[in-house]
Amino acid sequence: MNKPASVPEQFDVVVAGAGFSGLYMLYRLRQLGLSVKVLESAGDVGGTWYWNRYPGARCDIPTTDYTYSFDPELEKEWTWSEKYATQPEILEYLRFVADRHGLRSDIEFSATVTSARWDEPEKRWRITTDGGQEIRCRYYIMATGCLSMPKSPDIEGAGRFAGQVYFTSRWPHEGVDLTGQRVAVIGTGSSGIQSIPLIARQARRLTVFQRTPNFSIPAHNGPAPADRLERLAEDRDEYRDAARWSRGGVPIDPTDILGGTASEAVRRERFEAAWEQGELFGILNVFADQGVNPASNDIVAEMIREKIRSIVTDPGIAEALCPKDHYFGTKRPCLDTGYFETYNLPHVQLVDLRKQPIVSITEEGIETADESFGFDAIVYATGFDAMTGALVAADVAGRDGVSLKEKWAAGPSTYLGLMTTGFPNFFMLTGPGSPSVLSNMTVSIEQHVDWVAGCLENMRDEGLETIEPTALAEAGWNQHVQDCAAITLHPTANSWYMGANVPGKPRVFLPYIGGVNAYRQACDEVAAQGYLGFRLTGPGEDRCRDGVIRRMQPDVAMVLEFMAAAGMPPLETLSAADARALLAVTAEARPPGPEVGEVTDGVIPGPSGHLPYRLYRPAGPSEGLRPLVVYFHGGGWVLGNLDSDDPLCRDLCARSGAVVVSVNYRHAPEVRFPAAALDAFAAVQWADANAIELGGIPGQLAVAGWSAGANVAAVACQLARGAEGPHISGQLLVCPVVDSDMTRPSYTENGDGYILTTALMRWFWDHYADPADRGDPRAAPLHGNLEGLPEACIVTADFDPLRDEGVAYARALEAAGVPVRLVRARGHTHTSVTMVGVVISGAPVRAEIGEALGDFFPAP
Ligand code: NA7
Repeated sequence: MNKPASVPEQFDVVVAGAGFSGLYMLYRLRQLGLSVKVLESAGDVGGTWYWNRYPGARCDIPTTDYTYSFDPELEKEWTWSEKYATQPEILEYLRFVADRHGLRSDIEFSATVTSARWDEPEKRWRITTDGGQEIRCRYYIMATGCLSMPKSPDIEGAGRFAGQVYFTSRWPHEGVDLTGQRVAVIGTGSSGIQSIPLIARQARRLTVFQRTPNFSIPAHNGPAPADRLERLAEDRDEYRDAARWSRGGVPIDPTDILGGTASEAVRRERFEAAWEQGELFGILNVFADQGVNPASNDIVAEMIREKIRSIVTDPGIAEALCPKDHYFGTKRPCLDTGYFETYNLPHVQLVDLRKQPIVSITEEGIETADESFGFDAIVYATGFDAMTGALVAADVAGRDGVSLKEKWAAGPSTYLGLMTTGFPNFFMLTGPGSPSVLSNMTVSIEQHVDWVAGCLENMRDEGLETIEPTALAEAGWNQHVQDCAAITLHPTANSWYMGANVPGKPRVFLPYIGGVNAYRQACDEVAAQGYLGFRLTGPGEDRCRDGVIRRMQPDVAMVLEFMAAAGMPPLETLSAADARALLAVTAEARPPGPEVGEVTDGVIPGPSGHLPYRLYRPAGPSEGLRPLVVYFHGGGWVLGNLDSDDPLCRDLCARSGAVVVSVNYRHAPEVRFPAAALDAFAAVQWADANAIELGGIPGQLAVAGWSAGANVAAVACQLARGAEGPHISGQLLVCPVVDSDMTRPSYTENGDGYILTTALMRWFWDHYADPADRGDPRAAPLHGNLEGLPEACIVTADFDPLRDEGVAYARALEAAGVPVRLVRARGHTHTSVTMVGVVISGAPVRAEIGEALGDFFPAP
């Protein structure tokens, strides 16, 4: 019973919500001996599973996995009856858990938090409820779920309908008998797709209003999968641990088969197996690259469309049910039981709202642009204000009275999805920026709860009173969340992951897509590093180890992990010949780079012998002249050749529209300093003299290079200026070597672990130039006269030992009056920007480089 209290109750912790997360949070807090009050709007435990009682409501993660793991005895006592349990069974399970652990005594039901205010002097949260209660607590934890705030009907005339109105998310407890009725269902997400076949069994006429067709595969429900049961029986702990360290929270073997390179037979076999298996993480794992590569995704998507066409007998209806406006998996795919088959029934009609939009709901039914429909009942299966809806609606105000709604007006901002700056001692479970809806929720929930419990235990042990993330840590995490999403196809869809289903909601990718395993690792590291990125205060204490937990681009990190696992020997331990051979082998396995108009090989006369070159002409009319870029490959003056940088040259050519001439200069140790630099200058002179033959516009010539290639390009500019020609319009220097000084901070920070190491750089210098020559401007152009040099675009990478010398060169050029565009490859290494077709996050950087190259020349 809610009773107004004159004296506020005091608790260590208030938890809002008694679903999966609230119940386990309560259990853990009690274990710590903290006093806890759980406030729950509903009349019982269950959260999502209390409210979503529509016919056909089931989980879409196998129940062997959609279950608590914290209590092994519970697992022995409870047996799920099906592969995908129904809502009543899951609700029964949560009731069972609550009773088993006597949790109800700390839960107040039918009590909704109406406001939460941080009281700075008291260092307490003041919580008020709809029953007029006031509660003080040190910590406030929202366990209010990601799909708990139903979207209000955003359809004209929604309030006018005189018949029965139902929401799948608020289905009447007593059930609904739709027998013999004319029923409309609006919405074909999971709720619609699960309920439509069952509603069709009762309704006299069922009309489904579909805005976006959805991908769905058959759940093949039945007994729990034997293989999972066997693994669990064999070693429960191992299985649960595998789930905790898996990508999605369900143990599967991630495939490394790529859609593009797999044979038709393999594609078909993998797809059919996933279709038969009927599991979300199976159909999302047909190909390793289906989440990032449009072509690979299309293969899976088309196979699903084929299935839809084979099930639905009317070709027109089948086509209308085929999703074509988003990549498979970028909206939550559904698991169904007889969904597509339902459209073969004579009393079921599909209305494609893309062809005939709803004009208005009327008293009698629904009016579309083409037709008026009369109904007895309308079912809204229109979804939720996902992930942020329940949080911002809850009137939470932190420091200085700023509300969550105000702070998140342009989109949510969190650290680890768990906390947000300005809201001390306020935690969210499965908040935006956590894996939540992209994962098996129960695994994610247990991880969050354990982390929060560990944090509160630490605070108590250390005598601390408040915890709050720093602005730097939070901004860093938000960036990482977006970086992870940006390399996938997800942001391309109008999904609720993007907030796109709610009119006016900011478009931000809400969940963390880096994986349950990667997320857990990050959370563990934060705690292990003394709560990195948090400010912790207590009596006489104010401590903060500020920092960003993940600064590297996620795909760059993956490449590094892959290379570490491959166990390649450090190049500097090899002879030059062996190092070259090793790189040649690795180059064979990489994607070729984009198509260009034409690629031809040739030789140019060098100062002592011929130098091979490769010319890349952009696609388009072959007769037109283009600006000319003379490119020099990387490889520390020792390694590399025309093949090594071929994908990058193609990319530069395609992006800039210039003719790119890649020149192979002489290498060390066979020929040492200054041969490479002199070759580069000779190549530039030759290209200038032969511009027209090369397809270049005379006088429009730039140089470009990566690493040591950027070194010789920069030197060539200085030599050309000294020799009064040729005229060079611009210099593109990607991660250049411009100095032999290895004492800059970037060498200390990045000298080990990011492919180009200090040891390797020393090996390069030792092969190339005597110590006495390393200060010569032809080896270290930073020491040269920089006045009058061509304008520059300099690219530096965060995790490159050469980063600071690149910045130094940019600053020195600017000081000498040379215009400079400094491009920071955020989260990249010395090599990653050049990994065309491998490191997706490098593409925006290369787009900027391509634009900079184009800007060296007059507009065509
Ligand atoms: P979803 O997946 O958000 O589905 C809602 C559906 O309702 C979807 O097809 C929407 O079309 C449709 N919708 C929403 N608003 C409208 C309007 N105004 N007019 C017509 N159609 C509309 O919610 P669910 O409840 O089905 O599932 C939520 C999650 O629960 C699910 O992903 C699982 O994780 C469990 P749209 O696609 O936006 O064009």
